[in-house]
Amino acid sequence: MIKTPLCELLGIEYPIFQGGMAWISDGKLAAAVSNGGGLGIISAMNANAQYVREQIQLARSLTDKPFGVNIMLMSPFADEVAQVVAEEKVAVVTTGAGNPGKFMPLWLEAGIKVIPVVASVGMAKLVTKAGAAAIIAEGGESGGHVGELTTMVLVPQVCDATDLPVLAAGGIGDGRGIAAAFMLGAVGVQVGTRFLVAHECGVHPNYKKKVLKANDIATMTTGKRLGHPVRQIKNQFAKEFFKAEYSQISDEELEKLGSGALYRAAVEGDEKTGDFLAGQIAGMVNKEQPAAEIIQEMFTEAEEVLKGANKWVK
Ligand code: TUI
Repeated sequence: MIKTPLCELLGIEYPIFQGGMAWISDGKLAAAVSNGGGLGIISAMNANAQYVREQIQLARSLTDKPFGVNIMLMSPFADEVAQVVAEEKVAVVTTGAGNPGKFMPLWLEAGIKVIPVVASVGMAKLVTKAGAAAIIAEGGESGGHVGELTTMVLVPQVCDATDLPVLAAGGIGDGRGIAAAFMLGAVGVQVGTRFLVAHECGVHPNYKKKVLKANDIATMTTGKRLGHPVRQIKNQFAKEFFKAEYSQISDEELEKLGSGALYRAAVEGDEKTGDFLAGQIAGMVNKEQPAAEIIQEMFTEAEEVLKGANKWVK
């Protein structure tokens, strides 16, 4: 059995979070992951307060285990959603794509455990001072909005910079990834891409098909010019966006080109004009399974790998 301080901190069985994925991680998926012993997370993405409240209530109707809400700090609705999670007193808030500092007093006052996603040591130090309960260090192997550093170099440097529990994210899709994350100093992992194909994940079937078909070099990043690089599966949309980025068009036109593309992928399954965010481990996601089975399989494998590691020590 694998137990870490993260399990005690949050009252969860396995030290694994399901990453918040825009238009994908809803109350149903979050509840399935929490019922499977991990921490399910609802993505607040660019949605308004009402949507987030409904998803929190849906999750509560499906599980009595703790779950979290991920707040994307670049969202135009971040302020109102920040209020809703405080009112609803969700167990955990994770944040992404920015500095959560201005919301921290509100959430801490509500008794919420705040666990920011960081992509740098500087942000890890800031959120440690601001009262975070733990930190998710996310490397650029992950899907969606990514930082510059890989998981391999980010995680140990974040671990050295904080006394808080650290979760590793980005590039973790099986038990070997969990074991490696622990060796880097993490006491938990966050996984997104593998949960895309969970039975309880309601993303469009075309999205699942694309992840299941992906190989090691199936993803690419775009959006550097706009200051927010995004990793996604290569398709017509990604290639056209990439080309446009290096053309003369204005930043406003480029932003417009990207708008609605996540929705077209996740909800409509539009294989040409949709933006299919996924991490580099898509290449090793080969089967659909219930969320609970994904968690159990990953930790059974991690245990075997960790027990076997001693063979290298003479
Ligand atoms: O946030 C994510 N992943 C996301 S957000 C998203 S929605 C979106 N759509 C279009 C463009 C941009 C986003 C899809 N995927 N992951 C967590 C994450 N946070 N990765 C990197 C960061 C991060 C980056 C900078 C965290 C803090 C940060 O601080 C910068 C600063 O100094 O303010």
